[in-house]
Amino acid sequence: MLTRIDHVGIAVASLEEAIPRYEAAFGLTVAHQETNEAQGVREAMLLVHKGDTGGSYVQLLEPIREDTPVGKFLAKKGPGIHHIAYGVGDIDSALAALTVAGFDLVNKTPVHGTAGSRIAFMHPKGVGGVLTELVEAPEG
Ligand code: V0V
Ligand code: CO
Repeated sequence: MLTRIDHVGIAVASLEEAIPRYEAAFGLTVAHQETNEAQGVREAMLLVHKGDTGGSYVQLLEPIREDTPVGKFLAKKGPGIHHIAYGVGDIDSALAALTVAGFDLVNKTPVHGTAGSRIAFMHPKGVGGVLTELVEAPEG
């Protein structure tokens, strides 16, 4: 079902501070940046590796308000790893299989993710405390 580690999501207070740190440390560059109102974040994708099934990225997440998943996370735990995202070829069938298997899905149907991807989150309680995201990359 899983085709790659698509990204590691990292909660940061400020993209402007965090991006240069990743550029300086690893020579990564920003492949994409957008504001996702529905998810309550400004996010930047920094490409680590381009693989056969799609890229692997670091996703830096800055909350646009306090009452958002990343805003609440930062207030409670401070900056750090927020979620892991796995690539899937077909997110609809992946979600159907997870539903049959009894997993608690935050998104029962896919929602808009970075750069036109389709994404869905699994609740951390059902995955050993790890907020887990599935990503179906856009066509092409
Ligand atoms: C909260 N909890 C976490 C967590 N956030 N555990 C592990 N990793 C996280 N990131 C735990 C928290 O410690 C509590 O555990 C419990 O869940 C309830 O926390 P809460 O602060 O009351 O938060 P809730 O219940 O309001 O919301 C938690 C969920 C929420 C996971 C439901 O964060 C959510 O819907 N996340 C999915 C959307 C999201 O994260 N979007 C931002 C990234 P205890 O204390 O009860 O044990 S957007 C993105 O990645 C995009 C756009 C992309 O990739 O394209
Ligand atoms: Co993500």
